[in-house]
Amino acid sequence: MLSQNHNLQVLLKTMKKVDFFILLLCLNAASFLVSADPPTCPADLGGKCSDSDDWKGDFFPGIPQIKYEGPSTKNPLAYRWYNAEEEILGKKMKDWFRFSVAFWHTFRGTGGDPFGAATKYWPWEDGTNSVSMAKRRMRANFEFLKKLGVDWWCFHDRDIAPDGNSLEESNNNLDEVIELAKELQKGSKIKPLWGTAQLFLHPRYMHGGATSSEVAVYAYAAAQVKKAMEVTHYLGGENYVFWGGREGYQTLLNTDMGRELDHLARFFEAAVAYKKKIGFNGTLLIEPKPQEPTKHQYDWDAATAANFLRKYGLIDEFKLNIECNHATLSGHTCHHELETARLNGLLGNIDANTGDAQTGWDTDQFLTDVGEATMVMTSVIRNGGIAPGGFNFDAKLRRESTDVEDLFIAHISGMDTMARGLRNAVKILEEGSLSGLVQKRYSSWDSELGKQIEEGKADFEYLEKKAKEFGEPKVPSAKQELAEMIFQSSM
Ligand code: XUL
Ligand code: CO
Repeated sequence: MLSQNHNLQVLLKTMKKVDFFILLLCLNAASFLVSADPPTCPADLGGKCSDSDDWKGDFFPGIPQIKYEGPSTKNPLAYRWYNAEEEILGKKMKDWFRFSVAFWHTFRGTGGDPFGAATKYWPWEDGTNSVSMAKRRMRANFEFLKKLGVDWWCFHDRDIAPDGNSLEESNNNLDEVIELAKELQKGSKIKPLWGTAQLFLHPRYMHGGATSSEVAVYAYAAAQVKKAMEVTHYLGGENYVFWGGREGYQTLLNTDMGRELDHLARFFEAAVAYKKKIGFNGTLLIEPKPQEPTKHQYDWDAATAANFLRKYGLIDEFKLNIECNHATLSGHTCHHELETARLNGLLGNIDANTGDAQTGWDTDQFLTDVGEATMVMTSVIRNGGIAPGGFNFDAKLRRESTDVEDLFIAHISGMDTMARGLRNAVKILEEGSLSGLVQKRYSSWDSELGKQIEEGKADFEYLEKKAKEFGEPKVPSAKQELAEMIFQSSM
């Protein structure tokens, strides 16, 4: 058994290979991991285990199958509110949510930040970024999903398999890991909710992928998306995501914004054509985010992304993946972003997480605010559900949470919060006084004039005549505090 000190040496040795730039990026997209304590297959023990993805016994030996025990349980490894098979508004809870685990956070998150090294030492990690390590990690992923009772997971190409020295080598690495995932999903319902290509970690993408100033980078990005789409399809994935990555700019002084946006549109057109060519019926999703890593990301928010899609004639080919932390970064609530997407017929998926009220960046925390979850679920109910999308936990443990069981607790807590949100949203809906308040507020529009305006039959001259007839309008209270009282009473 190796000492903690030895582990630190392994960590420091590994770190030397990674420059500071990449270390910074590890905040969101961890690309290397450190050895576990105690590591069963340590990287520097003569490579004994490096050719094998074997793992003796369970990855999570002390963790039971997570079950619903109801709100009174004191067991942190049980669901209090999420009861998968329970029917709510004619749909099973599991079908309302279609929960998904984000591979990059749960299995590649190190706890590293710009000021400190990794803090997480998962037992199955051996300190290498080898294909065999990637395969062992994939086995851990499937055991994790099964114990949690979750059928979906999401991935970037480069977090499930190591980057190679060429596109061909990277593709071969990916194929090996994908073959194993295909094998592991046999006999289960598990499949990817969505896949995506990581077009932001490698230095080649420093100016972006589809919006790079370099045409060769555009081609490389296209090749990577092509492959990521193929493997997502091969595993039966139901969606494919385009998060902007570095598609944006730092300053307009050196940027041809019009040309970059045109290139992005051409890239999406090519993705649509390829999707059709290979018979992939999954939904293509754009995930808006206003900034980080670039100062200005092109897919700023839902409205910006919708306008882009409309301008380039792509509106019928895409939907949006709304991430709550991205919503707040853009100055909106998650609920606003969900409603904007929904009203444009674009609500496709939710990256369920939250930010921090005092922190101005993407902290990717598990959402535990029941009020927020209730707002989110109100939109999902109005949308009639979210399938073929789902709720992907694009969320990570805090740096200081370092036990394997914390991975379970975080997901359980996130799922329970959303489940409470669903239950509350249904209560509000069925109780009816909030919708009654809204209906009453707009009741003047149920008049003859309201009907004429809504049908486009009232011109300015007619409206001027009506205004004279009405005289000074009486304007009633908006009853905001009453609305808030009704809302919080449902919690
Ligand atoms: C980045 C982010 C990504 C996407 C997938 O902020 O949310 O992890 O969800 O690339
Ligand atoms: Co996301």
